[in-house]
Amino acid sequence: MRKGVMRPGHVQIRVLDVEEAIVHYRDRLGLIEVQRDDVGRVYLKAWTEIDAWSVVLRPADEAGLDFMGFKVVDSDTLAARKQDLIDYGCEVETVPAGELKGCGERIRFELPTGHKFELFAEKEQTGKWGVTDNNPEAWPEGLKGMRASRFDHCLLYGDDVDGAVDLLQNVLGFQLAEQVLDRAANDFRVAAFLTVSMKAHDVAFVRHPEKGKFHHASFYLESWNDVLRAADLISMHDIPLDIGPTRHGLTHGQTIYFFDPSGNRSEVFAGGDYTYPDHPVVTWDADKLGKAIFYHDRELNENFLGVVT
Ligand code: M3P
Ligand code: FE
Repeated sequence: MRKGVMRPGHVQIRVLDVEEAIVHYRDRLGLIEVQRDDVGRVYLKAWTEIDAWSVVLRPADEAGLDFMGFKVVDSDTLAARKQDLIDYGCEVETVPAGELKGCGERIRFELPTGHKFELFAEKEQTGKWGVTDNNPEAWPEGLKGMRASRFDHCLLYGDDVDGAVDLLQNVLGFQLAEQVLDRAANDFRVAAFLTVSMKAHDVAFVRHPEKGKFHHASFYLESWNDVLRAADLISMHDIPLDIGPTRHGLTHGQTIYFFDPSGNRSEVFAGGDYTYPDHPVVTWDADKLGKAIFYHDRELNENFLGVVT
């Protein structure tokens, strides 16, 4: 059952060199640089997003994920989910309004996989970039690089995936859309893809011995042609390529993976499945993991599985 959690609202990513990172996220992915703050963070948005920003780059000595934030429908829902998290046994921290510029109060907690998650109800809305709400044109001119249209999801690596799934399903109303089970090991859950929407996934987890690891942040493109064009840009600019262009078995998205200058993985993808609340969980067997991850090669790739920040 949905519980008023609407969508991934933001991700804060640690980067080693902010200027190099901006080239990646603004000029290659095609996000729009919105503002900076007095601790040196850079805020960016994808052009179809109505909130003021969705990606925050924080200068740091180590790459990785600071937190992922989900927007809830209103402040009553924020208060209700805060109480639910406390009742579930989570330690909940309240981050005051304005700590991220233009964002209201945030409720922060840690998932059993070690990832910091936040909920918030309010963020400054600046509308879609370059188009109006009245008789809007199809797309704005002047977009750069891959022309990413929205921040879509993160894939996170951590140990207690079952714990994260339990919390997200039962406290926050996420729906388990897809999973990978090891049939030979008592249906041990290797991966879980969860959604709060009709999307195939809004966040996903893969089992990994270390807590709190970041596999990728993903951005939506309009078409397979745009994924191929992203591949061209990756070559043009000598961006380290991870995998692709190819198709996932899980979620069936058409995808390409590459790295930012700090080593954080980015994905751009198109297409993919949709999920209604009455859809059954789609299950992949772990012995089909190669095909589940890369539908064409049907082979696991060490880099893809092993490299995380
Ligand atoms: C995606 C996606 C695994 C799968 C990744 C899938 C197991 O990133 O967007 O569907 O790493
Ligand atoms: Fe992904």
